Amino acid sequence: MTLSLYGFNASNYYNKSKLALLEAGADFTEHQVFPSAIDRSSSPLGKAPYLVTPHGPLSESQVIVEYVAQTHPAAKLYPSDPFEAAKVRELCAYLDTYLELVARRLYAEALFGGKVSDGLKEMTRKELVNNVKAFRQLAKFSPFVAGDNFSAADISAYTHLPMVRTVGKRIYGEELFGDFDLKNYLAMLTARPAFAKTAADAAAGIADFMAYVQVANRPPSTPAAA
Ligand SMILES: N[C@@H](CCC(=O)N[C@@H](CS)C(=O)NCC(=O)O)C(=O)O
Repeated sequence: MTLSLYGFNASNYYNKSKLALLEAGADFTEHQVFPSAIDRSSSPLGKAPYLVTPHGPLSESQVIVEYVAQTHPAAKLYPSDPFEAAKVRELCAYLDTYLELVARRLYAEALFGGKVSDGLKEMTRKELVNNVKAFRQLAKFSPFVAGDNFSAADISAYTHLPMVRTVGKRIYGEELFGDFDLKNYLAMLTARPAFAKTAADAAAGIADFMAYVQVANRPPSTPAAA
């Protein structure tokens, strides 16, 4: 069953789905496409990533991760115990909703040379500090984010935590994760071949994406308030 993943290598959400596919040893091909050219019959909001399956297209990175997990159970992206699997999903939800999406409000300034209002920065800092604390209450990092075993939550953590940390440093001059050794955790994951490949592809894809952003003159997902 060949799957086709659409999006771009510099996208953290694209990389979530790509990591799940690579970790699962799935048969898939990659198709580089920036948001302005995304096929809206496959991804109605024009967002990356989407996955074309033999049954039709799927948008939303977490939906794709779940689909890969169910079609490739040997990859064990979720524990077999229902409660433990739900705990992994809880971490994924916190990472997407309360960390990445909140930090994303500031990407225009942190990553793309734009400007966001002081009011938005102040409001977002309060939320980020509160949400990082809540996430750290759930995260085990022993050594994986959900505990002893690698899971889908490590995929979300690997793609999103560096973005949150970058926003903290560039906007507030702060280490939002305090004394937690995020570098060491990320290095442990980068030692896995799927992560090493994805990180290398992401680094190689940044220049093209920055050129796209300049031409499109619109940082992706820039909130109207920014
Ligand atoms: N909730 C979505 C978020 C995807 C997303 O925001 N992707 C960004 C790239 S990292 C994008 O395509 N943005 C284009 C836009 O929003 O116009 C998911 O999990 O797939």
